[in-house]
Amino acid sequence: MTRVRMVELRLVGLPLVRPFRTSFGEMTEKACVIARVETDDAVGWGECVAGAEPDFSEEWNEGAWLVLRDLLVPALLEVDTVRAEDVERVFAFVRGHPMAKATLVNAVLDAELRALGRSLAAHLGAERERVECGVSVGIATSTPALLEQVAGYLEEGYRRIKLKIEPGTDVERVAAVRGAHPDILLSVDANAAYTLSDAEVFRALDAFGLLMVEQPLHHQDLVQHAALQRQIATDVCLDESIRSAADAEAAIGLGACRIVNIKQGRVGGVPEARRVHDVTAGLGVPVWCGGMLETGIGRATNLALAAMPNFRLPGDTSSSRRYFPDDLTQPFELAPDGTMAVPTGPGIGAAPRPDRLEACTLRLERFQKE
Ligand code: NPG
Repeated sequence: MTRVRMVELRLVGLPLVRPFRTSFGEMTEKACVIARVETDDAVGWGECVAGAEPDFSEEWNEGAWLVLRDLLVPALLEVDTVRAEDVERVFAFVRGHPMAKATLVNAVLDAELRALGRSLAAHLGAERERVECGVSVGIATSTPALLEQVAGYLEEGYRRIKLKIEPGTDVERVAAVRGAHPDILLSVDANAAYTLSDAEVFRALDAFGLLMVEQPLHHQDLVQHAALQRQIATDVCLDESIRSAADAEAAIGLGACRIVNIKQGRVGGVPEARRVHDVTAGLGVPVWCGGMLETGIGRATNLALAAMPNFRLPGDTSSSRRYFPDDLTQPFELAPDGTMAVPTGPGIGAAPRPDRLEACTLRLERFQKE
């Protein structure tokens, strides 16, 4: 039990190494909300995975800021004492907004674990000291540009390449990459850009031995995903559609996917991510750790999760420098063998460098316990 004395919210902005394009738009800068929670015993950090626009989901930075400022932070400061495992209940009066909630759920858990001197990985029963890393390649301006990027990432050691696709920029690009690299682990991610009437595209992709096709259809189309899965050989993986362990159970039960992408922020934080892990493990369905272009705070959190036993495929846990010339924390580095070390320090085992955090801060607000 501890008391949350103070919460600090920051909107931060970091330049990206190169623009990142998906089927829903292009990012040239990373902007997100970072929370610092001070309890009687320790300080904890949380990163909100929402972006500048409500495109990946309904949540976005300005909306998350308001939900945090007006609802979640006051609720957290109002309870007398709290344990990390209680925070989801404290926030249950707010429907939805998993990314905003995850920011504080994770920050309080981080503070609690730091006070105990225990790493998040140990808390989660992680079994690995290093995790296998893949990389997500945005929609390139041309096929040669894509081939060059893919070759560069393979050279760095990434063990799985995921290509972003959208209607019109799909089969031919995948064919080119597969032609150049017959044996690599290769997958595609559509970010919900297709409909069931595009099933032919996915039947064509069956020829390329893909590890999975990720989120081909609209996030609410579980039944349609099941219909698509019946028509193709490649495993469907769901990302945007899975907001909870209950969603994962429903999707698997319906036959809508055979693989699940876990992003702790999308499901409301580390505790629910653990439940998704457990329910999928029980059903024999493998998971892997997705990424939301997190700074080192979110990246550290993801690495601990990715070390759990049912994370059986390489994650989007790329190195800091794949996205940022200068991360908020010490940079996370990919080893030449395509793995990354799971942090071992207390809590998430990483914290922002104070000068870098100040330099990246666009807005700051502090909230004290009365
Ligand atoms: O490596 O952190 C990463 C990003 C991996 O492709 C990635 N994320 O849909 O999974 C996704 C995608 C994304 C991009 C999500 C932009 C949200 C915004």
